Order: sequence, then C-alpha cells, then structure tokens
Amino acid sequence: MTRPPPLDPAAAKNKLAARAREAGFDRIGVARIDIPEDERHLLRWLDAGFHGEMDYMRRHGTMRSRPQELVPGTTRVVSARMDYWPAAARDAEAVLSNAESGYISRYALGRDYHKVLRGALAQLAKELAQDIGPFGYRVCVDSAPVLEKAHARNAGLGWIGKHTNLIARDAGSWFFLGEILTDLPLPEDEPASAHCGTCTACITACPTAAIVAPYRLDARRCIAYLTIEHHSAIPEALRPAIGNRIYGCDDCQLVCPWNKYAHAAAHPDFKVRHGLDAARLTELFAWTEAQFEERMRGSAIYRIGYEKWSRNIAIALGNAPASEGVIRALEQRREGASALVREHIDWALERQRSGAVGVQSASRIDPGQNAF
Ligand code: B12
Ligand code: SF4
Ligand code: SF4
Repeated sequence: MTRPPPLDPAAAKNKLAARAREAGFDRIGVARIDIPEDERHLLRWLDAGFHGEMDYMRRHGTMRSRPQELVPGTTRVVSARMDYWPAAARDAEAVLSNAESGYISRYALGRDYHKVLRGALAQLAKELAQDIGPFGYRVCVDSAPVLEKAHARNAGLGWIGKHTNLIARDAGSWFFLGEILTDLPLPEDEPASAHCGTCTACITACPTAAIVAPYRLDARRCIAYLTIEHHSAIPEALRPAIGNRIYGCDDCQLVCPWNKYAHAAAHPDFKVRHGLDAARLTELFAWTEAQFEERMRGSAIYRIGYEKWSRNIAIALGNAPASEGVIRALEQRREGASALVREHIDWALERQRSGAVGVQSASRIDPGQNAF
C-alpha cells in the first residue's frame, strides 16, 4: 500500500490558493480559531437584544465564536472572498431616488450566493484532498453559526468597518465570505489592520440610524433585517424611512469611500436576473404567488417567501408618490391578502389617500427616536 507523502503545510496552502482561484474566489486567507474579543462583542450584542427576531443567534451560544465546538478537531479557518458587485446593473442611486421603482440590494440581484459559494467551497476542499490526501473539514456560508467577519479579518482579508461589514483596502466591501473549517495545520496569515480613521459617512447615511455607535449595529432598526429577517409587522415608525428598499439595504456601503476600489463580480451567477435592478413597484406587486415562486427560485429573495415580499412592497408603495395607479394596485391585492400583508396595505392606502407620502420617503429617522 502506498502512503501519501507527509504534509508540507506551506505547499498545501499554495495549492489551496491556486485551487481557490480556479473555483472562482477572489482571495483566501488562513486564520487561527480563537476570537475571544469578538466573542465578548457578540455576547454584549445579544444581551442588548440587537438581534431582534433572529433567535437562532442566541440559541447557538458560544458555538458561534468557537469553531472547535462546532466541528471538533478544527485548528484553522480558511476564509474565502467572492466579489458580487453587479457592474452592469442600473445605477443604485438612480433606483433609490425613483420612488416608483423597487430597490433590491446589490447582493440579491443574481443567483442565491449561498448556493454559489457553498458549491465552490465544496469543490475547493474536494480538489485539495485530491492534491494532498484526505483531511478533516466542513464548509460554511452564512447559515452556519460562525462569526465570519472576525475570522476573515484575522485571515488578512480586511477589517470590520464602522458599518460592521468587512472592507478590503484593494476591493471595498461588495463581497461575500465563506469558510472551510479544517484540521490542517496551514500557516496563518497576518490579521488586517483597520482604516476607517475619522470617517463616519456610513453612520450619517443610514436611513434608520441603525448604526447606534461605531461597529455596533442594532439589527432591529436595520432595513436589511426588517425586510429580510423580521417575520412580523414592521414597526410603523420605521416604515417611512425604508423608502423604496424592498429587499435589503446598501446605503452604508454605497457611501463608503473604500468602495471606489471595489471589483466587478466575475462570477456569471451574479448577473442581474428578471430585470430586478429597476422593476416598477406596481408590476412587482401584481405578481401572483405562483409567479413569485417561478421567478425567484434560485434567488436569495426566494427565502423570504411571497408574504414578506408583498409586505415589503406594500411599504414601498405607501412611500411612493400619491397616484391612482398605486391606489388601484394596493386595492387589487387587498382582497385575499394575509392579515400581515393587509395591515401593511391599509397603512399604505392611508398614506396614499391622505397625501402623507413623498417627502417622508426620503427622510431619515432621528437617532434619538426609539421605535420599540
Ligand atoms: C446576522 C447577519 C446579519 C444581520 C445583522 C448584521 C450584523 N452586523 O451583525 C442583518 C440582517 C442586519 C444583516 C445585514 C446585512 N448583511 Co449580513 N450577516 C449576518 C450573519 C449571518 C451573522 C453576523 C453576526 O454574527 N452578527 C453578530 C454581531 C455581534 O456581529 P457584528 O455586528 O458583525 O459585530 C462584530 C463587530 O462589529 C464587532 N463589534 C460588535 N460590537 C462592537 C462594539 C465595539 C465597541 C467594537 C470596538 C466592536 C464591536 O465585534 C463583532 C464580532 O466580530 C453574517 C454571516 C456570518 N455567519 O457571520 C452575514 C454577513 C455579515 N452579512 C453580509 C451582508 C452582505 C449583509 C448586508 C450587506 C446585506 C444587504 N445588503 O442587505 C447587510 C449589511 C448590514 C450591515 N450594516 O451590517 C455578509 C457581509 C460581507 C462583508 N463584506 O462583510 C455576511 C458575512 C454574509 C456572507 N457570508 O457574506 N446581516
Ligand atoms: S444596511 Fe441600511 S439600514 Fe442597515 S445599517 Fe446599513 S444603511 Fe443602515
Ligand atoms: S463609510 Fe467610513 S466609517 Fe463607514 S465603514 Fe466606510 S470608511 Fe469606515
């Protein structure tokens, strides 16, 4: 029987980097597993209730900050970055300032990134095993209980900005992260240094004042949380500031000066689908559930389901300029809508009929105003 040659960690890392490029990743790095300071921030964040309805974040406990509790034997985290900026999409600012269009976050205009990254990471790990022999690993993308940004920072991929996203000096922040937790003793990279300096542009730009302090995000106020993760009614006080953002929010990243260094997505799966970069709200609202299922399958948007999709569009219609067309669209969907959606339709109709729309759609929430 032939034995595999003894592992050369540096050579294994070089192979990994080469295979990662072939698999479509823009950068990888290797980190140790311990992140005690980040664990403290996570626990303080949970104690403050900032996670809102994302109960799973509390349930996972320290497994989120200790990969060795998730996968025994783990000694390294391989962090991988894949850029998603859809360069051919309609200009973000133009869509945001057209209240009759729905703004969908740049990351969700193409295929669901969970599928893209998980597939690429699994391929990467399998090919590395062919190169160097079998090793222990688990791949993670978002859904696994791992503090991805902390590991990526320690792997040298970037720093956690004041808006709490990871930023790379040479690539901005429009990228996804994924990991391979492994028992391979790969050489570690140097953690990245931070470069926000005195800038506070993201904090000022946030429409709902969700960045309550540098590096501290109250998810309950964040439009990404409200439109994607929050299952029940959206607090009325926050609805006007949501404007026409119907899935996710990008404002804090759109103003970040480091994003002038962002790279366009190379992966074909991140190309815009179904004209989602500039769809009219009334047209989206007219979709039946069957049309939503058919068109959104394979997209990250599919995960929120037709009810939350309709809830979000109803809010945007409540923020749109008053018009007969919008009122008709809302009335047509009212009959047969679930109690949750009907409540949001009624709110929108009230605003449309009273003329309380338009100006508020562009407004920001006062940071002192508590919606809870
Ligand atoms: C839960 C979650 C959310 C929540 C909460 C966001 C958040 N900041 O925590 C919501 C739904 C709001 C959200 C929104 C978005 N998300 Co998200 N999300 C996650 C998820 C699943 C977990 C994040 C987490 O653990 N949060 C817990 C808190 C404690 O962590 P934190 O805010 O990051 O806090 C860290 C630091 O800020 C610091 N810290 C915290 N408090 C304090 C206090 C002080 C004083 C200091 C100094 C430091 C400090 O320590 C913490 C630990 O490192 C990750 C995937 C993953 N498994 O990691 C994706 C992830 C972070 N999301 C991602 C994306 C793309 C987004 C959106 C851009 C999507 C969109 N356009 O709508 C927005 C961005 C909003 C924003 N400004 O962060 C990407 C980010 C990629 C990147 N470049 O960083 C990730 C990594 C998913 C992925 N696999 O690519 N998300
Ligand atoms: S994603 Fe939007 S709402 Fe959330 S922190 Fe950034 S700007 Fe604020
Ligand atoms: S906008 Fe400024 S403060 Fe916010 S993350 Fe970017 S550099 Fe840091």
